[in-house]
Amino acid sequence: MPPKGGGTNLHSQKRFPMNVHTLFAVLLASFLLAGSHARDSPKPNVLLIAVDDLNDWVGCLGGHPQTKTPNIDRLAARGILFTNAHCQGTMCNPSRISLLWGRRPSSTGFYDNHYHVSKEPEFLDSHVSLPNHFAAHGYRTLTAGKVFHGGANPKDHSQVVGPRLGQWRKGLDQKVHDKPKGWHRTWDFGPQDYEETKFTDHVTATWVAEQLGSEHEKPFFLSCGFYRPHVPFFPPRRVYDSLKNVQLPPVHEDDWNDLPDAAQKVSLSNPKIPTHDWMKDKKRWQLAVHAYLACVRWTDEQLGRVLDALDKGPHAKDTIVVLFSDHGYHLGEKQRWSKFSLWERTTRVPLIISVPGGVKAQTDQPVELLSIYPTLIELCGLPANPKLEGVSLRPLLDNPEADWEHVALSTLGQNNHAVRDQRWRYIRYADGSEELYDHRTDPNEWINLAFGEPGRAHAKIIEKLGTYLPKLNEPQRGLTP
Ligand SMILES: [Ca+2]
Ligand SMILES: [Ca+2]
Repeated sequence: MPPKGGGTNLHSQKRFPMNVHTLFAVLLASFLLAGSHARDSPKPNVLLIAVDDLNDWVGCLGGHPQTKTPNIDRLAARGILFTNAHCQGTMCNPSRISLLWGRRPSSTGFYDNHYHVSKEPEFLDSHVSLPNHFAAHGYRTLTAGKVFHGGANPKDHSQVVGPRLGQWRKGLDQKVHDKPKGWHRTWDFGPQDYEETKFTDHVTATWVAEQLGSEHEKPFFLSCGFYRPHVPFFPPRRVYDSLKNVQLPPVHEDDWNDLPDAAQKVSLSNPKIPTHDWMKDKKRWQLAVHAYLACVRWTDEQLGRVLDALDKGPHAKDTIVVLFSDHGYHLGEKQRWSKFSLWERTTRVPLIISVPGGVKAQTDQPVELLSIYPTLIELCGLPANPKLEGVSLRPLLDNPEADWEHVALSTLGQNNHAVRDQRWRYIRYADGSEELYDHRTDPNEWINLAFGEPGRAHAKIIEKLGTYLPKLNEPQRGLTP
């Protein structure tokens, strides 16, 4: 590398004096070269794809034998598939706040779904969201569907706003099942019979595909939020009918015997979600799994339309694609439903990052959605944001075998945390009670090794994993004083 300030020519002046004209010509050539380099290497575009409530029932993650996701799989084959990726907040709003502002729930106090950032103007003034960071550094920002959780307006922080979530609210969807009083209004599942082009995610994909097929004056940051497989699990009938005899996930009948009371309170007592007993007693378990799997297939089809548009359009070779889900999902595993837990089924998410010309591989190093923000700004050469708490995944994108000293942290309410490394999951609740699972021998997390006699045998690993937990937690926002 020549040193700054004219390089070897200036250094060689003493031995080979350069006249003023030659010096001018060299400087002009350097300037032109620098200019042509800038033109040849414009900043890459970014396509950020969020999927709502998608667990690891994805072909390339092997989570369910009947799942069918050829388009997620083809995206995974183009980049790095993170097979041990985890959300930080264990439901929509805190997960997305964490990802989109690059901060942990324990650092911001946003722990639940019903309290939005729009109620905290001070937070919004003092933090820069991911799209805003790109907009501030020369990007055109566009969005459609559900990227931010409701209430994060204005305009979801993007300059161009496409179709918004809500098609299913316009009277097209038909109720399929009655549900007990008190359950969340969205809880229902089953096929729907209206025209497929009117489904929310079809509308979103159509608009996003149009943007990918168009020229843009600046590099773009385009975010696309698919709403399914979020409840209601309402896929088109064609897709629903493409599945038969669905298999149920494995359940251990005595699973709860070794859980601390706090686990029961935090993860098993949410009055708004179905109980596993109701699902079994009313013979709805298989129907709900069927509808969820169909929603995954349907969403994958919409992703396929987006990827096809990217491949056929003018931006195929200079667009970074990131796909993530905001958290996982239980469909009976550990005898419970929905998100809102600190177990693997809730925290584990699909995460794929595809960089044009980049390495194609997978890694089981533990990583966090919190890393998406710092990774993207590093890949695009944007200035760092000192508020970010996540680490860039660039080392793993360059070399999936690279040393990786980090763990993944997930949080559910104040002071309840889970830590995941390559082998273990350690959970500590606010009252100090614990769970420990060994994923080498117990991928379903049935045997709590922190319970009783085994707890003493695993004291060392428990102590080590405990050192990763956040020391100070911000007060929960949105609580009535
Ligand atoms: Ca969600
Ligand atoms: Ca158990």
